[in-house]
Amino acid sequence: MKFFSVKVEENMTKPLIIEKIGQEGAYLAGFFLEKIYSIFGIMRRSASPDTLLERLKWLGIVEKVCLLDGDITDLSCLTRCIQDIQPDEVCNLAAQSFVRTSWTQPLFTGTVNALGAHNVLEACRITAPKAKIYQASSSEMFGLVRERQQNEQTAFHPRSPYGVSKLYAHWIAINYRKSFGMHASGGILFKHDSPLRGLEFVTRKITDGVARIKLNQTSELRLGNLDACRDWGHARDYVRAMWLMLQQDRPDDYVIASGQTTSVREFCRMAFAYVGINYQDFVHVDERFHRPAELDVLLGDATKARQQLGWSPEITLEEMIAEMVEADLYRLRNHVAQHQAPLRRVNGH
Ligand code: GDR
Repeated sequence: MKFFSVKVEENMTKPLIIEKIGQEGAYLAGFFLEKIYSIFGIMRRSASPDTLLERLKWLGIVEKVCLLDGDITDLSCLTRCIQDIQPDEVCNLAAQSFVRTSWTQPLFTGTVNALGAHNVLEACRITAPKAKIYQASSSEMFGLVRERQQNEQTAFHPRSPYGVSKLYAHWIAINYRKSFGMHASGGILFKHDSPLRGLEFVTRKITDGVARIKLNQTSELRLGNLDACRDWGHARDYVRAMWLMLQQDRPDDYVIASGQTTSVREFCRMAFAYVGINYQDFVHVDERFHRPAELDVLLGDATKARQQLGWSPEITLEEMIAEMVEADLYRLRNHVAQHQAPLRRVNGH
């Protein structure tokens, strides 16, 4: 087990983030640090740890997070980590999170997303039953939507192995809450992006493509279904909702969404327009990026989060697109790794 130096002071809250250090884990760690937390993270061993740590470096907090080697699929390892740390709060953000890959690696997706989440709950039940747990649930669970706008009461109908695996995790967290009285909350997060998003996801693929085209590094951007509509928010806003759920006296489930839906096509138009280019001259539809089953429209209703958590998003889609395009332009212009680009924020956020 590998520890990075971190001073744990008396009376500090000890959160544990379980993730491969993706977008949300990095922002969440930064958010916790602003609140005088000492943070532990469990991270899978990797051949390229630098890539995984890039996001923490970009936020300037890599030295402040205590990282342990671990794997969510190994219950004995998780139990030992949680026993050693005795965290007050546990955020399970670990996942095979790329929906399209869930058709080609369905059992791996289920093992990590469903059984991995179950392992976290079980390890906490055994060694830290009082810990407050955040389970990262997903709007993908709504799938073939049963209502125009989805809230906590909307029936689930997942359309991908990813959605099905997330639904198992969501329900098992509710089950542990009811069966063992554990403080396990589910954040049903709609899409949330940022400059820290992986390049395989559509938003970052688009902003990276915009920057490359603007800098004459490529002449086209190939995408899949341009008509899919998603409810988009900024990851920085959404990790604040995660934290708020952990501060509640009672555990519960919350939809976190902007309440607006926008097509991939319109996202393209806005991102290209930001640098003064018409997307229609460069974007081509490529069947290779279509999915075996698609979700046409997702639109969340975060009324409960607004009323009970006092949460509402602060960053608009326009602001997020500007921040993402600027970050990709800087990275490509200066030939630097992402974490070497200055952290720019829009509109004071
Ligand atoms: P999603 O993210 O499946 O919503 O899951 P993704 O960005 O992959 O797709 C969003 C929509 O864009 C369409 N699309 C493309 N997608 C990708 N990746 N590449 C393309 O070229 C492309 N062209 C069109 C897709 O078909 C889809 O409709 C994300 C993940 O972060 C999940 O982990 C999370 O749970 C949900 O959001 C909420």
